[in-house]
Amino acid sequence: MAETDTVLYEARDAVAVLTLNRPDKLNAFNDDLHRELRRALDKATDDTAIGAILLTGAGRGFCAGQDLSARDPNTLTSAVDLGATLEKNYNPLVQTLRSLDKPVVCAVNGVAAGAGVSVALACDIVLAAMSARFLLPFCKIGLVPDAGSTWIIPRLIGEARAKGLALTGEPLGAEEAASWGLIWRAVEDADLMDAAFAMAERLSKGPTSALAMTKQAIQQSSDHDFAQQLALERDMQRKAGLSGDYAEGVRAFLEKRPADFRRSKKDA
Ligand code: T3D
Repeated sequence: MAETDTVLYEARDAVAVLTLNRPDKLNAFNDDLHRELRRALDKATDDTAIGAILLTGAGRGFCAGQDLSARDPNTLTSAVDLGATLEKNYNPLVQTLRSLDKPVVCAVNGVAAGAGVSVALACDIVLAAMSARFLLPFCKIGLVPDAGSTWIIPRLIGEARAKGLALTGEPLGAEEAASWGLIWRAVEDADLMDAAFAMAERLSKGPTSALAMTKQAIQQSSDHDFAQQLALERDMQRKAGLSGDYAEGVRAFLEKRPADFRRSKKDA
């Protein structure tokens, strides 16, 4: 395992496991964590041996959002421009996660708060430990939910529930988050990492380009009307239909064996 200070990076087979590593602060973001997470995501993106990414947190929390000790009015000499820090750090991070052409699985191992929720929900498949909870405590510190949460949360769970979470800051448990459609699945705490790794490993062996297009198609659907989405699917399917992965998938079906997309990648 290659260890940096605030993010751990481990390549396990074709899965890059990225662990936010400021457990004493519930993995709250400071500038180092932002920088090292960017670096780790770039590394996983550039490594052709990596087919999927798994993001989790060290210790008892997943991520408590912005490190508020770096925002202490008693020590700051002037106000921090929070719009600028969103532009510099958080917005590019959630954009990167959603645009990555490798699937990203998130294992929410404990509390996710503030921008920590946005980061989790920017991943493609979110599993959470039963003991994890999701909260938007911005209302408790006089801020508005950010890093895409006012866009993605109402789309996932509807306006009434999104407003309930954002206007009260109340925690939402993992099982309820799953039943509301905020996340994919809640699993027993002890099983979380195995389940999340199994999911990432499965995706890492999938038809990478088709999975990347699938992710983009679903993400773009809410900005499209039906005709636009049909056109997008047509264009993507045209591209997928020319791929070695498709040839391998059909061949495997007809030969009654599991598809081996690594083989089609080697042949490409
Ligand atoms: O600023 C910008 O650039 C704009 C962007 C903003 C994005 C944001 O995310 S703003 C929202 C920031 N986050 C929060 O408001 C959450 C603050 N934390 C909490 O409300 C609670 O800690 C939790 C509900 C997340 C967890 O509660 P609990 O009781 O399980 O743990 P705890 O005891 O509160 O926290 C454990 C330790 O982590 C504690 O340190 P200590 O006392 O043991 O030395 C606590 O201070 C520290 N910690 C938790 N969250 C943060 C934090 N330290 C700094 N910043 C945090 N966000």
